[in-house]
Amino acid sequence: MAGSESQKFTLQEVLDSFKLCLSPHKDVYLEHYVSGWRGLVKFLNSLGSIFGFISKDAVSKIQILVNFMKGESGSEYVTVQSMVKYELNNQLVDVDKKGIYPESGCRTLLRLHRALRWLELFLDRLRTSGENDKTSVMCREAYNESLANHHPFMIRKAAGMAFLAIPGRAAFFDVMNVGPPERVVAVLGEALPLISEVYQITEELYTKHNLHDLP
Ligand code: 1PX
Repeated sequence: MAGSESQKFTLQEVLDSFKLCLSPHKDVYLEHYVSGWRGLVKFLNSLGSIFGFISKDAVSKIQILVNFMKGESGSEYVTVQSMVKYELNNQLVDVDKKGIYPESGCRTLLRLHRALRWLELFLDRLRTSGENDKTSVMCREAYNESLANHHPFMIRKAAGMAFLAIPGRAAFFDVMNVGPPERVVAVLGEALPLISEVYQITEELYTKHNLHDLP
């Protein structure tokens, strides 16, 4: 189950990445966005192989973005804003749903962006939960309000099965690795506004450019 990589997870590192995500002009740095997701994947992996199909999908999307960042047009992939501008100006996005660019940065980030909304809803439930509340229920509710609306039946089914394997609240807090429950709640309270702001800025950018339905 938990390999040496995953044992090092701490919620603090995810918080740190999202702290670094926004530029003074409120642009979203891809490098830190991606490293925030890397931290989350590490967390997911430490929960066990039943979540493998979820982390695999997240990893492949992270990898697509990293390839762009390291590629020959890397300087265009510094922020989400510059990526959107570059891909739109160069017709690298399936805006008319033709499916020519199934791996554009814009459509790939959109999938993670939708998942970020799930995270926001889930972490907020976790933060305000009581000792006897069930993580699986919090996770399912957050999923149904967000990602589920974008997933076909089979994925929803598989996700629903995986949620049943999520550890209970106390064990879940332990894996976060930031200290006692009060400290977890405090770090969540610090992380949430940052995650919300990054989500909101990306959401507005995608709305402005009409990118919410990229295939
Ligand atoms: C600090 C602790 C918080 C817990 C962190 C957990 C990190 C979860 C990472 C989830 C990343 C999910 C990315 C999903 C992107 C997606 O929607 N992909 C689908 C569409 O992609 P496509 O390229 O086909 O258009 C793709 O079909 C997805 C497949 C995998 C199933 C995704 C289920 C997502 C459930 C999210 C909840 C995770 C539960 C974690 C339990 C703690």
